[in-house]
Amino acid sequence: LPEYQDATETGTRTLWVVFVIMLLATIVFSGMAWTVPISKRLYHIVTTLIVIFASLSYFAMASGHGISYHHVVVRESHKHVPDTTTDLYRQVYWARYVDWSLTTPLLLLDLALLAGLSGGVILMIMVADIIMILTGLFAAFGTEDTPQKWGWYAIACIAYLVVIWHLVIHGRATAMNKGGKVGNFFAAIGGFTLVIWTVYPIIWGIADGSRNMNVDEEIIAYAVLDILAKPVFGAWLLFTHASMPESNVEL
Ligand code: RET
Repeated sequence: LPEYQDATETGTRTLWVVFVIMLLATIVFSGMAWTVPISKRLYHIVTTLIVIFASLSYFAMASGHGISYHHVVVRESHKHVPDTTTDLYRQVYWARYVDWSLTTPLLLLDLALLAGLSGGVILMIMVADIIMILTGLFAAFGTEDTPQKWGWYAIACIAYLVVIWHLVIHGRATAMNKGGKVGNFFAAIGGFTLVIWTVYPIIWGIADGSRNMNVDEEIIAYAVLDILAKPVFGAWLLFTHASMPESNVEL
């Protein structure tokens, strides 16, 4: 008999709550954009787009869209008995990857603008990040626990290290060049980002990767991370920027 791993009422309710939080963040951030001249709204626009995409993705998932079933054949071996196999179908919320492929490059753009990185480095960071998300999507749909699936996961992790490398090495240096205030703020919000982002591949490995977490727990874990990585990050950036003229970008 096939086994299904689905979200329950708890998971669905969590998705709706996060949808509302993302929508509220969209209203607050776009409201803040109106308080400054249009030529000075780059951070506001980038940050508002991030929560708009997240709202759309959470609306889709809460209403049951953007979800597929991932089929895994679970084989059990017993001594002297022929192997038994079970067909396992677990929900994969692929809407997340659509969200992440658009929003994580924008989050990195926010950080890169703050640090004052050059165009080429910004492009490399954003492309490495997109590679991370798309190879993570391949890993999520790998049909068995094959080496190939974990191979995609490994490639995604390498791409993630490329992103971190550029932000830590070049980003910190250019941010410090903009003065101590910007340098310290970049170190704080960049460090926050580094910690939050690093939890994602860990959750992925426990939940989607090895199915040691049920679908509800997975939804809750990503919900907490997404709220920290988007609305909390965005509010911190926009409010600090409002009181720190040194963080302005001429773009
Ligand atoms: C995956 C799995 C493959 C390995 C790695 C991953 C990293 C994901 C990250 C996601 C960040 C998402 C954010 C969302 C905002 O709401 C794709 C999980 C490295 C870092 C910040």
